[in-house]
Amino acid sequence: MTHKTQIGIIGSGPAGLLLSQILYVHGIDSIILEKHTRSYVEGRIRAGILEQGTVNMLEEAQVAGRLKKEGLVHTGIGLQFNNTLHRIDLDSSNHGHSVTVYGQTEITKDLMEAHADRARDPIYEAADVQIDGIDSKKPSLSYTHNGEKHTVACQFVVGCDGYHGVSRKHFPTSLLKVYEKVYPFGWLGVLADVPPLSHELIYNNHGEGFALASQRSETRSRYYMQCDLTESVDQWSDDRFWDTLIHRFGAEIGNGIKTGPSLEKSIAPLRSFVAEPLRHKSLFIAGDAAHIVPPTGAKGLNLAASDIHYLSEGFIDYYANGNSLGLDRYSQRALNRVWKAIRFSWWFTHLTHRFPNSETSVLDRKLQIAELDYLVNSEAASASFAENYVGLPF
Ligand code: RFL
Ligand code: PHB
Repeated sequence: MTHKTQIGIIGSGPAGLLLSQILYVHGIDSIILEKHTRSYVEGRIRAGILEQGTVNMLEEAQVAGRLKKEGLVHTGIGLQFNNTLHRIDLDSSNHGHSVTVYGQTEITKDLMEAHADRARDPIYEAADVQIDGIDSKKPSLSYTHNGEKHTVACQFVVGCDGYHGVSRKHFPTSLLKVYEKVYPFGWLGVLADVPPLSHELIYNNHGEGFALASQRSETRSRYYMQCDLTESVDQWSDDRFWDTLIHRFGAEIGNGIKTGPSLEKSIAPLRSFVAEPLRHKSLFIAGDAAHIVPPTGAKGLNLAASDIHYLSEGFIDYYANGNSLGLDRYSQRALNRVWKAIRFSWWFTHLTHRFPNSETSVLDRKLQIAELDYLVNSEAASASFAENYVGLPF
């Protein structure tokens, strides 16, 4: 069976869903192919912190109703080191700067509902997605669904298919440059229905490893701890997790942690990764398909949103005015912002984690503490941190 659309999108993560919804608001048709089921995609516990620019995008996409009611606005974060808790004001200049706590699961749900309301559900369980004809102005996607072969004829293809997707592989190796750094540790995350440790997030540099107290609501907490990459989730019973977490936050602060059964527990590896350029002929890539940051700076989902901002602007101008300049400039504009977030996430990861087996680890630790001390005591350094954490403009 052959379907027709303007933009064929691979992947129904935040990047694909947001792109499709914004295009719809501007009268442009698209079809999303997703290899997993709806409930699998909805259930992935990932990001939780939204920059204002991301919130604005969700408003533009007309899906911010619940976010405006349920999202928790934060104007500061806690930074703990040497057992002392400090606060960085995200809005010291009183410009209304903040971030919003609202889970990726909720954004996905809101976007999926908007798609269902306009009878344009992504095609879930689309197997063996292939891209053809990107050298031409008539590319197409093919896939198998319920054993039947389908084709989507379109004008452009956008790969929003994450780090392990197929779209990046369609760039010629002579064109695509890949930059990658893998960190020697992972993040062990736990979600639990217990009230958060504090009303703001706390990033904690502890000599035995990083820890982060985050949240999803006033009754649901999200905690992360740096862990060894050789460890598996089965080695982390709930009791071991809570004991280690409380130990890392120290007696005074850690004793405020409310414990309870974990709803989800997972280990994620940490990497910095950029593929460039983000366009080859009729094919574009966006979000995790093009770049990955370690989660320390809370930037991954927000970068997916800023990519979609630049790309949707390009499509809107192209279809409204026949002007392809925005599409031509997409890669360079998006990458310019991506590299700054890559830098910030890399820097904040280095400042807060224990790097195992480092020959100069004692010196490294002294340098971390000196820099953290500078960061929380210098107005200039705190303002620079805040500027990056709330998100550079786009
Ligand atoms: P996704 O979400 O990976 O979605 C890609 C989709 O493509 C589908 N797919 C395919 N479909 C069809 N055919 C194929 N061949 C396909 N291959 C793949 C997949 O099934 C999937 O549905 O990418 P997208 O849309 O670019 O979104 C990126 C974000 O999900 C990611 O950057 C964030 O979750 C990163 N992240 C965080 N970002 C933040 O901005 N703030 C945070 O606080 C934050 N915390 C986190 C995070 C990521 C984490 N992990 C687990 C990596 C915390 C963690 C622990
Ligand atoms: C989260 O709540 O999932 C979260 C918060 C802050 C981060 C990363 C993840 O830096």
